[in-house]
Amino acid sequence: MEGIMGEKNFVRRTLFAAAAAMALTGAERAHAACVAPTDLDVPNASVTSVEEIPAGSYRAPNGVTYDNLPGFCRVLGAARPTSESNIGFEVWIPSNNWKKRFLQVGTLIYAGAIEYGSLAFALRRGYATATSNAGHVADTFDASWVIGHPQLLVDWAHRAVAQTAVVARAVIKAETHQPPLYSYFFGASNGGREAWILAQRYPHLFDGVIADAPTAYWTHQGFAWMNTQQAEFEDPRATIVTAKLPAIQAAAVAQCDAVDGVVDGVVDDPRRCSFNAAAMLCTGPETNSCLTAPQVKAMERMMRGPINTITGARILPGYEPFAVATSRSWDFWTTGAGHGVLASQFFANMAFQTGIANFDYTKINYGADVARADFAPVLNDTLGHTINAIDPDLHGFRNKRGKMITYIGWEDEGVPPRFVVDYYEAVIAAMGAHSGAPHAALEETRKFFRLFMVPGMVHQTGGAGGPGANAFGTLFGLPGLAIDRRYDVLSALEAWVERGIEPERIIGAKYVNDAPTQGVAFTRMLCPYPQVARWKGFGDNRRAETFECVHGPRGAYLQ
Ligand SMILES: [Ca+2]
Repeated sequence: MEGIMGEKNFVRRTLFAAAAAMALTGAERAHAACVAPTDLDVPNASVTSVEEIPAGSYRAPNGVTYDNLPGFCRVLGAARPTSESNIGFEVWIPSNNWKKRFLQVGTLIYAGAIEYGSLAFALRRGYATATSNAGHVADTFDASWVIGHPQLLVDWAHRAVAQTAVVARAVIKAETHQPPLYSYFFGASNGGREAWILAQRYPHLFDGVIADAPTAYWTHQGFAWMNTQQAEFEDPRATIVTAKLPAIQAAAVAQCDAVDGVVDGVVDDPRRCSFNAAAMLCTGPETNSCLTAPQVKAMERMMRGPINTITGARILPGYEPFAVATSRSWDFWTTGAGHGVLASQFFANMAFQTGIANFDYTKINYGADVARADFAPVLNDTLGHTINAIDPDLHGFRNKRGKMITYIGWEDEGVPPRFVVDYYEAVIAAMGAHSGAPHAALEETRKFFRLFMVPGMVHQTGGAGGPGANAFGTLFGLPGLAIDRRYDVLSALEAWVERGIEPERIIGAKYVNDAPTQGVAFTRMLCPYPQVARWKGFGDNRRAETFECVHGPRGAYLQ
């Protein structure tokens, strides 16, 4: 791997890309030959099939039909960095009008399948694109393939995403006779973890990276999910049913909506107002509009997050209550079985390797089991070091002039949003320690890494959701108002990488019923942390222009 991605190769590639760019005139177009490449020049990787797909609708192997696709060359192959490995990858190259840029897209949860929707997202926008199954074939909710196969775990953790980048660029070069001018990565959830791990472990692979709601602290994420599962289901009296979520959201929003200066159903900054769940305590018979005392405790536990019973530290922050009634959010993950499945798969297959049949979730404790999970052996390494993407030292990426955007909804129900703030603060601290100038650390960090905390937005992999301005070109959500750096996060990254235009703000849209065809309900300015959007105090607060980005508080919790 080192030889493939070493500095020398990077320089050579960059020079070659520059020469290729100069050789092309404006009228010239890159055509994909779409024949099997004779020599990929990537060790232990091979192409297994090549086919030309005409423009229009494409029915993918997952059974879903993707519309409005340009014609493309579909290249399938496998990479086998170890004898156990079998990383299935796909590369899609536009047949015409390739914009000469590569956008790799991430996987979801425990992977095992190709995310065809993400490939379609990239292809429609003119990129050559690629992704992989992360090294195994399985349902994305299933991690049983880990047991007895530590090399497959390493592939899922970080090796597959790096291998795919190397082999995809080789395929693109073989098909188009030129390497991409720029390489980008866009991933959500586990794909967001992949984005961060690329910046941390493989800083030479990509020019720009977007992480959407990264599940980056996976060993602790397991406890965050388990905390929800136990709060909800261990004691039947504590279970909060889906039918109560609208009342919980209404009560939480009523308590906190106005704190940001605009009564709009969106709590801009949950750090500034804590929901007092006890205010919903039933005074008479239980209804869907009130909570029993055990349910109040469950709600408080989910908002607090799991606490290490030995150290007293938060294992991971908790979840926010201001958009819990959003469809496909808490109803699926929290009051449904979602978190329980994710957590059980993690503990049974990755941390303890008992297998799911021998796993009892009520036996998980938040003391000794934390270290047991973090330090479970994986080959000559630990589980935590293998699968987590929390190294705050991004100097390699910064020095290589990489740019990274990360965003997460403040109401994300999968990844505790305050964790992402914690990581960004850790990067700032590492920049300060490295440069010996802590006072300038934030500015140094902002030069290559920006974080957008999006008010009122939930996890996007189930589609757009939440009362906030959630449409700005997210991978699984809705398009912004235009494919333009002002409204579209990927365009913002491109402008930063290619033209040096820093993403000072992105204007998000909230469509009526999250349906672009029904019109725009409002627009809102999204600001890079620690800035927050503040209404100027006059004008129509449904328009982003009446807001400005102002300095906001630092840290995941305000004390
Ligand atoms: Ca508000």
